[in-house]
Formats: sequence, structure tokens, C-alpha cells
Amino acid sequence: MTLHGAHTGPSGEGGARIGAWSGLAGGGTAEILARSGPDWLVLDAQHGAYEGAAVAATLHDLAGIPVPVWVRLPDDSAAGIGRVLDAGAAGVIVPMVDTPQQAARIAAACRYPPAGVRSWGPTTALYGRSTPAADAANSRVLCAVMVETRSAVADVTAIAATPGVDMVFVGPFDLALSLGVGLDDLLADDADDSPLPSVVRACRAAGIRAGAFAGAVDRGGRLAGLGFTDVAVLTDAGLLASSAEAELARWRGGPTAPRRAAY
Ligand code: 3PY
Ligand code: MG
Repeated sequence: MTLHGAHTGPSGEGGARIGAWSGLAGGGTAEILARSGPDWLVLDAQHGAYEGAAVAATLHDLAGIPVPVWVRLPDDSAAGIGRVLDAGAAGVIVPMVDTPQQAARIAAACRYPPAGVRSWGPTTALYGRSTPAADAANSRVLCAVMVETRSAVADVTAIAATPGVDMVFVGPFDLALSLGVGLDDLLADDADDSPLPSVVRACRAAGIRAGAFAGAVDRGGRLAGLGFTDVAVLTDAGLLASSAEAELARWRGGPTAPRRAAY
């Protein structure tokens, strides 16, 4: 699935891949999102309700659905990265990555030796799934590092060029805070040397994917228009809040209330 038309990236190469973002652990919400047809799905263990056992259980529930499932971790710990990959995540998104050195440690945590330092212990075979050999696991895993501070943007060329980093993923909410600008101003700024175009340029130069969190279709279209290749457009909490509010407003015949959720 891609964002077409006005949402197609300036490269004109078919638009961005659309991601779905699940923060509501349990109750089948991730499965409902995965079956809605996104290009990839993220389980959010930083700001969402996913903790260890819920991540593993959800990855098992999603195993038969042909959508890559990545986990956004709460921090850059190698142990945390290893645990979600052991449970079958196709990749990780690691928040608040500020330097190429930190990015290199994260890339190493995603891969078995000799490419990295990941410890062997996948649990997928216990649940009837195959366990790829170490070299196949190393080449299939997606390692995404989040650029969401002023200092990360200043170093984004080196972060994107770090071997083993497959995608730089922008957190525009945190980046706007770090820069001291409004979210809409950050998204509107398309000057060559401004933050978001600089990230896209660095990713293109390194030959890696440029991802970003949008949380809504209008912001997603803007990010795809700036050239991001992967945009998280749907969130379970946002969809639930906005459609519940819209349906209630429709029932009551009044105006639709502004969205409560930040995402
Ligand atoms: C951000 O925008 O800072 C994010 O991390 C999105 O989840
Ligand atoms: Mg963030």
C-alpha cells in the first residue's frame, strides 16, 4: 500500500509505505490493524502498553499474517533488542539515537556474530515457526534508529551512514520539542537545510529507508511529500478516539470535537 497522488514523494517512485502503530496491547487490536492491510506494523513498547510478555504474545498472534511486525523499544538496551527479536519481531525501532556510535551499538545488538553481538536464543520454534540461521536472521532484520533531537539531526549524515542501520525514523513530536518549534512548523519547513529534508537527504545518500511517525493521514501525506519512504499513518488509539468522537457527534447532530489524543 502506498500514499498516492498528492502524497507521493518527490522522487515519484511510487510513494511511501504506510505503517500502522499499535499502542493498545491485548484485545486483538494489533491483529485487527495488521489485517487492515498496512505495509508494516509497529508494537509500541515506549509510549504504548506493550511490555515483555504482551510483546511476545502479540508477535505469536500475528505470526500467520504476512505483514512485517517491528517493535519500538523503550530504550537502546541490547538485552531489550535481543528479547523482541528472539520472540519473532522482524525489526526494531530504537528511540532517541543521537550519535553514530550509539547507532553502531544498536546495529550490532540486532545481529549475531561476526556481524554483531546478538546472543542466540530465538523462541519462535517453540510456537511452530521456523528459526532462520544466524546469517539469514542478520540479513533479514530491520534496524531502525529514531532521530528526534536537535543533536541527532546535526549528526544525521553519519547516523544514516552507519553500517547495519537500515532506516532512520523521525519522531516529529520529540524533534519539534527539542528544536523549540511547533509540530506544524517543523512539518511545513521544506527548505533544503531544514531538519526533515536533511534527514531524507542523508537517508538517500546512505541508500537506506527514511521513516517517520505521522499518526494521522494529513501529517502522513506531508511527510511522504517531503520524501519519506515509510510513514506511520494509523494508530489504534487515534483511530478509536477519532471514530468514537465522530460517531457520537453524528448521533447527537453536533460538530465533531477536536481529537483528544496527541497521536
Ligand atoms: C515522536 O514523534 O517523537 C515519536 O516518538 C512518535 O511516536
Ligand atoms: Mg519520540
